[in-house]
Amino acid sequence: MKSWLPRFSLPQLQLDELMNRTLDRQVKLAVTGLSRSGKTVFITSLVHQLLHGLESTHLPFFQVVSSGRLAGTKLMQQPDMHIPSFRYDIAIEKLGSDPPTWPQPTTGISEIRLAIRYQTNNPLLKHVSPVNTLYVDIIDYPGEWLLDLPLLEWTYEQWSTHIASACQKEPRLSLSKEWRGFLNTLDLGEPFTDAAVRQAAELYTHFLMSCKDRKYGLSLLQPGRFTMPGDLKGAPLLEFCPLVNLSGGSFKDNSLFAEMKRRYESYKEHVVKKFYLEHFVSFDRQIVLADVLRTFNTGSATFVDMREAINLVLNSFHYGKSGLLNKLLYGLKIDKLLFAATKADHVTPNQLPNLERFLQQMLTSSQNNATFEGVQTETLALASVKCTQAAYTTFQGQRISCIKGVPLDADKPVALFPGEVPVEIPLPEDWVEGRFNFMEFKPPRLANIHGRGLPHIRLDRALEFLLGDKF
Ligand SMILES: Nc1nc2c(ncn2[C@@H]2O[C@H](COP(=O)(O)OP(=O)(O)OP(=O)(O)O)[C@@H](O)[C@H]2O)c(=O)[nH]1
Ligand SMILES: [Mg+2]
Repeated sequence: MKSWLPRFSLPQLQLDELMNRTLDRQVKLAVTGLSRSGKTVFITSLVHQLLHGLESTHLPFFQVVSSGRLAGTKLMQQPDMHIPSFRYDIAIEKLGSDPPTWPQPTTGISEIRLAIRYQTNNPLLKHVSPVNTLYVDIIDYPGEWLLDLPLLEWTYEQWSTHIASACQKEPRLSLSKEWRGFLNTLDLGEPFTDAAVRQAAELYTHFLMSCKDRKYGLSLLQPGRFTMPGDLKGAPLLEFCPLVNLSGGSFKDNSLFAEMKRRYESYKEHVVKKFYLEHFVSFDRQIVLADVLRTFNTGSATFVDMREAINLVLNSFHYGKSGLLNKLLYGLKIDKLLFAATKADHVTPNQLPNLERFLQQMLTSSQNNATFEGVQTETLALASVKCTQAAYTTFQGQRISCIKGVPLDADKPVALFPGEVPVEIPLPEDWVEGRFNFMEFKPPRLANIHGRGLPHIRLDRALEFLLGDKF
């Protein structure tokens, strides 16, 4: 009998991968979001729910669990050896320590694989193979990397003009002063020196980092790798910057201008395109996390900047005919996209619908453009690890809904009313100081971290949307 397998021999691991993909037994779930949006905690909780949350009451909206069909979950060796491992072990140890602490910030891409055994619902498969395995590869990567997509379309001159105009407004105007001052001392037409290029790049990176600082909380910072370098930290590929003092004219090949332009093109080719071709193209499902509440505390400028950044991030999922990625990549596969507002335990439970409406409002510019052709999308407010309890207090004789939790910088729980989430985006003059007080909390102390899944808000709904149809 003739074998249907190709004659050349693939290593067994690759062959298994191929079989799993063909039989729809494998899914690559990508998790992204801007810095501190909650990616690491989300993945840790998701893995923990699947390893320990088998009670139907804990994940009521995740049908494979609530219907009692989940047979068990195991951590497996990840398939892509060139990608760093997602350190679930370290993160869960921190959350389970006494006192519990949050996992450390991460700066690059990482991956973890789960094997989920389940009883099939499919009437045809039930008799042939009643118990099946779904391999889920979860990939964590910085949303900042997706901010680089527009660079692929922009020339160096266009990018420089763009940054120059952003630096005309506060707080960028003041924060970029030192870097712009240094550029003014350089002659763009003169032969370049490595030292000058390096110093300009360092000052520019410093400017981006101060924009990102908690005080200003700006998000739209390009190139994305300058604030989130991953494995490129200190690499010469990141030694360039835009020139805000361009005045036209032609430049010789050995000029500072020509060198900056070459390095910019090299970044696009070897960093931006490479990420899309090497990783992005293989994702099946995507969740984009956003810490919307953080912007309320900082003010209108931070909010506007984050909204622009998130909408820019979402351009990477624009697959329509005019989509830029269509020209670069073929056969993109993402068919489900979830936008989630994280840390929903920072608001009182009755505010969850407002938080979801607010997130939808933030995304309207992307959604109106029929952007996500052929991609099923959903919005959700969730907390990967619920750190607060709903409580009530009386104020001037009225019963007020509030939350109770241990603030990050305290040891005892406090009850507080963090403010109402507006359903409409406030006008700039309505962002008055003190209107919102969404504070950070310590993770909850649990009697037995391995007993049951971590407490959460709506993580089961996220799981059902992202994976439910695979079981
Ligand atoms: N209350 C609460 N806080 C959360 C939750 N998830 C994340 N946080 C807070 O947000 C911080 C950042 O979460 P991470 O998961 O590390 O965020 P990240 O997106 O991986 O951050 P980077 O690795 O720095 O990009 C944590 O240290 C917590 O303070 C949550 O579900 N509830
Ligand atoms: Mg992280």
